[in-house]
Amino acid sequence: MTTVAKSAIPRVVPQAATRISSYLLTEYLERLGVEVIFGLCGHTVIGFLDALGKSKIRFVSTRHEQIAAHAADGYARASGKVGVVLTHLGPGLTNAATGVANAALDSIPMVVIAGDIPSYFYGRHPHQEVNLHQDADQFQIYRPFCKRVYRIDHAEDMPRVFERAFHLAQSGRPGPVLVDVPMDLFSAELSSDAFNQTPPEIAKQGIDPATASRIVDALANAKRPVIYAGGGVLSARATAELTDLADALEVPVAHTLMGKGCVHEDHPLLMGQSGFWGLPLANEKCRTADVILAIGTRLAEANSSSWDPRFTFAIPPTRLIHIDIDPAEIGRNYPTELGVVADAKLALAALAEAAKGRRHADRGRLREEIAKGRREFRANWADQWTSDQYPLRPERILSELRKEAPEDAFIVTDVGWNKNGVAQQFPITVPGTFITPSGLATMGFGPAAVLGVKYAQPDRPAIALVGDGGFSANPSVIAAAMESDLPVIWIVMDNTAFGTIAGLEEMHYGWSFGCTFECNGKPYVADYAAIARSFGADGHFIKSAGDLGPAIRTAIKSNRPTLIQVPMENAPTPTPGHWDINDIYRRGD
Ligand SMILES: Cc1ncc(C[n+]2csc(CCOP(=O)(O)OP(=O)(O)O)c2C)c(N)n1
Repeated sequence: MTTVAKSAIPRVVPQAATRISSYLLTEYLERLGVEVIFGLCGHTVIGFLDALGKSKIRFVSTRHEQIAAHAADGYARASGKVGVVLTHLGPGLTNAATGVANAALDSIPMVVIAGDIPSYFYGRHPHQEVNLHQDADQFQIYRPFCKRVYRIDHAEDMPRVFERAFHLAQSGRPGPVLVDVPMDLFSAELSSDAFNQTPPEIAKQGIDPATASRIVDALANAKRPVIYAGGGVLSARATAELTDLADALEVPVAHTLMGKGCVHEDHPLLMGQSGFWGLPLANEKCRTADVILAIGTRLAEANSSSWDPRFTFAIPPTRLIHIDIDPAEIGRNYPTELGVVADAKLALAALAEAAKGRRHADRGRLREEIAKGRREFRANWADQWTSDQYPLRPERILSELRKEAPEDAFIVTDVGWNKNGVAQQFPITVPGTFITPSGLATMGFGPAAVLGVKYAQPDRPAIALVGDGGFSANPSVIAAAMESDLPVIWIVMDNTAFGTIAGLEEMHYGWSFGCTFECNGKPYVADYAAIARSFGADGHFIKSAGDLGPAIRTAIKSNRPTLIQVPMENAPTPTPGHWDINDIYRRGD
């Protein structure tokens, strides 16, 4: 009998079981807490869809990829989680680009998963490849607006790249990340434990005690301080801390468009929005402040009256302290005395704590001035708020909506009167309930983003307040709402025009060429309510001002996708601030 030494026996290495990558990926996404993906199919992504359909993650299928991206954006804003988008290659990826860029400019965490051509055909121009400058080049299209674009060239890189994508989308200043996946990699075999790394937990950056006390001193000793809050305060869920700080030092608060809702509407220190569509009071107090603490804001053009010192900010002589998560924002538009790179919540909590019980300069009749300034501005549209005029005044639409919508309902706007009017005139009392496209100001955002908002918060009404131009850009949002059972409400403010631009052209050039909806020289009024009904949703056409309140009430109660079409006068939103473009236009005749 021959004996064989143990060491000589060839070791049988157990083969790690392998599985199809798409299944491992959907299981990984489940582990990361992804509950929904918004997207549209194509031959490059059905391998992934097969796995997705068998997972716990829901798929909200849209008829246009821009809708999917805006819906994922709305979902991210209302849930605080990452919005996930799925697109086909080429035209699917380019269709989604507007929605992804919109999310990028509003700092919304998003991961876009795009299919691509088979990796072994790079450069040979397989069906729908974008390769005019480089093989398999479509992912580069997203470079200017994504935090990072990945094209996965080897299946083994999938786990690492997806971990990086979710990490980057959420950390620091949030934003979109693209993961471009050649379609063969969705069918690759990977070891069952390949997706073994989840994104690290990140401790957010706070503010040191010495800096906190320096800022509190500056605000406390200032004669006319202002706190200027941006969307970063809301995305950091830091509104309570902001109010604590304002209360402790009795500092009035102005805000940006995205900052609306940062302080309760009835708070005596709240002044309102600054800038072109702002409030005179907010502009005046910002312009004459001796110290401004700006937090979570880009100090961007519209809210800064094109940075013209005669209107909103005069920095210097005003001293600016600026807190932001992104160092690139600090010192960009104004000379800054002190910049602090920090998370808004941690920073405001530290400041509020340091300010507790701190003596501050006498603020005189500040509260009365604020109450008077707000009252006087409101008086400009008090009559319109109750006007029975038909077509309706836009202000009447706002007043009916505010009466009927519960305070915690989401109001999702598009661009146009809806955005500017709500930001200026509509009371928001629950933080985070005003959702609007700011950085890219994308027409088409509101009707689609509301879908994701409703998905994230199914028990609260989600109401899109949009123009007829913005709504008719993509009425297939109704199909998505029906198919995915998302009972949202669209209130279409119908002025038969791209009204805001029509008004601007009228003001400068005396006509609205190219901006109104016409057919054979007559106003072209589409029946959007009928379109909604044809998709199987409810649709109401408002025939008098008194009809609107009951229609909104019915829509909220019915819990069905509902479109309410409201004929409206094309009246401009008041513009107490300044926008430089108005100095550019010149007539040539
Ligand atoms: C995708 C896109 N295209 C064009 C614009 C320029 N724009 C800004 S407001 C506006 C008009 C919007 O019209 P509507 O939705 O009817 O609202 P209204 O201005 O009438 O209130 C347009 C075209 C834009 N912001 N986004």
